[in-house]
Amino acid sequence: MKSAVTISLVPEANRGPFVLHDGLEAGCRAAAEHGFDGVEIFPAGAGDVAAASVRPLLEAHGLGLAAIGTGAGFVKHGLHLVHPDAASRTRAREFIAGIIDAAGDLGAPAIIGSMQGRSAAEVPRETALAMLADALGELGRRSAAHGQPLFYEPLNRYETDLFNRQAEAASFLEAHGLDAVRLLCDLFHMNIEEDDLAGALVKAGPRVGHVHWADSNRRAMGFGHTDPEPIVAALRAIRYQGWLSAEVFPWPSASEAAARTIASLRRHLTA
Ligand code: LER
Ligand code: MN
Repeated sequence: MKSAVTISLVPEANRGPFVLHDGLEAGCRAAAEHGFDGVEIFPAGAGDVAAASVRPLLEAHGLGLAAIGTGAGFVKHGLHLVHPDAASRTRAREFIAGIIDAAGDLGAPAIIGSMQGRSAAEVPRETALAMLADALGELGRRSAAHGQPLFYEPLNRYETDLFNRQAEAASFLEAHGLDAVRLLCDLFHMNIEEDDLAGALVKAGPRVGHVHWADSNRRAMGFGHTDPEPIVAALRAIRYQGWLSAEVFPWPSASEAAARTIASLRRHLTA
């Protein structure tokens, strides 16, 4: 398993759960100084993550790229995949497709979290799920063309009513033959929704594609009440080889959140 820390390039998300907010160059420098293996980037759009500008920074700092988020399409533009307005749904797909291509050029996968959206009076949940399946099919094929999976992230009930729990999302992916799509298991959302975090990870097994390494209160692991030990044991049991990426608030500061994250990973991964 590899360690990553999040870098947001989106001013509208400066109160969001991302550790580093001072640009890509400073973010990569800080990530390397703290000893992370890689970074996860939350860009304003595909233009922020062109390979020509990102690759030299990653190389200069000896970092891998864990994944690229697409949530700015929602945060900045109000787009999502089950929007009542068809043109907004199309723009949402285009926004994500641009990031899948940019990430693919960098050998990394893209994440669909906030961009899944939620049902509405005009789009009941069943209709929204059909839209989601169709979008994940198209975008999953696009990711696969880059040799990458696409990460779908169940969110807590306050952010979506599509899927809140890993097992339900896994059954949905299975039922629709969405083999290119893997689960992003965010321990913060799971702490709200699952009865047993480790059990949910074991059950999701090979569908687990990425992990957001966050404590119960969305602070760095160690600042809340989640016990990482059974979680790491579960990830080892399913032979998870991917990233543990700190998508947490920069509390009490970015530097302390990064340091606490690295300390938690060193303690539990080397034990
Ligand atoms: C995105 O990874 C996520 O977890 C959502 O809660 C949006 O912030
Ligand atoms: Mn997350």
